[in-house]
Amino acid sequence: MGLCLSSEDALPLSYPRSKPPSKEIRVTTLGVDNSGKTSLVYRFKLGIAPNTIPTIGFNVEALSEYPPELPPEFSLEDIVRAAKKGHGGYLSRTINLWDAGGIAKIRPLWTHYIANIHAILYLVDSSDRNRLAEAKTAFHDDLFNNPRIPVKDKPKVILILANKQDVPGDHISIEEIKEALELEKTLAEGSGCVCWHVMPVSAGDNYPSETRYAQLIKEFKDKRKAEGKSDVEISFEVEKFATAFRSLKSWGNGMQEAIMWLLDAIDNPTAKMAELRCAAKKPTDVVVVDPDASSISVANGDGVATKTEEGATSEANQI
Ligand SMILES: Nc1nc2c(ncn2[C@@H]2O[C@H](COP(=O)(O)OP(=O)(O)O)[C@@H](O)[C@H]2O)c(=O)[nH]1
Ligand SMILES: [Mg+2]
Repeated sequence: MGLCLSSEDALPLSYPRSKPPSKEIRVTTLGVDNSGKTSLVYRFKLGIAPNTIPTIGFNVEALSEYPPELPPEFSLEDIVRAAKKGHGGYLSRTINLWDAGGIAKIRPLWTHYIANIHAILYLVDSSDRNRLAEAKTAFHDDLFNNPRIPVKDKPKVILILANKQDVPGDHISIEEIKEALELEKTLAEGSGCVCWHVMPVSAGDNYPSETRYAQLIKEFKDKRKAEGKSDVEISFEVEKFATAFRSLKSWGNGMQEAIMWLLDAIDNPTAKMAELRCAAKKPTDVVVVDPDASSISVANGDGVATKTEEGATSEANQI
């Protein structure tokens, strides 16, 4: 393996990579109970998925940095590198992340948690098919079709997170979530939502990373033994890896990607949605984003019509 830590590798070695963010945004995690909202907040804040109990009131945390992440197939070198980095860089803004309880009885309180927010993270437990219908009901009745929330107060940006991807077995796919929650229809123009997306994450699990780490350490020890190193020398080296590994805040579970997407979407929801629609359309389709980001025009590949953000339809040759 040839990896050797010098005295320069002493830990902890965190250092800031740029200035901390000054702008603040407000985001709320919603979803039925047990979908992983509290785990996500604390995983992101503390780097651990704590033991949770159903949230009755709410939690709120200010997040200003990305947690460091390891690639799924990480090496011991990756662990040292990620630990030296300290964190995955500052966010462009501080996110005040609210976590509201999702038990049916207290879902009517969601109306209070979405006042003046920039975005919603809506969690779905993708390992629990039995509660998919309830996830839909909560999304519709307590949020998007809730008559107590006027359209102007509906969140403009929604990121639906298909959580618990690490749980083995038959996952509910992203497409199934889109269909079950009727996202295309519910979040269409006029709903108040400008930009939405579904992404897979595992907010609350360490298990695969721990297993990989244990395997790498075993290989490392065997190799050093074969090279004639003493047990004391080997345990000294292994302790350095253990310190680095413990200091890491988060594993590769999709959360960095999700937060990056969220920040981009909040900055310019119309452009972000156009980007998504563009990716989903035929290569011949043309998406034009108004520079002031107030409208999107899509000329379909058959050259028939265009659609604007306001819902107006016009001839393709007008763009
Ligand atoms: N395996 C796994 N378990 C998770 C994940 N996220 C949350 N959990 C577990 O799901 C349960 C409910 O999580 P919690 O955060 O309290 O959900 P909440 O009710 O939506 O806040 C807890 O036992 C968590 O440990 C995940 O990504 N993977
Ligand atoms: Mg909770």
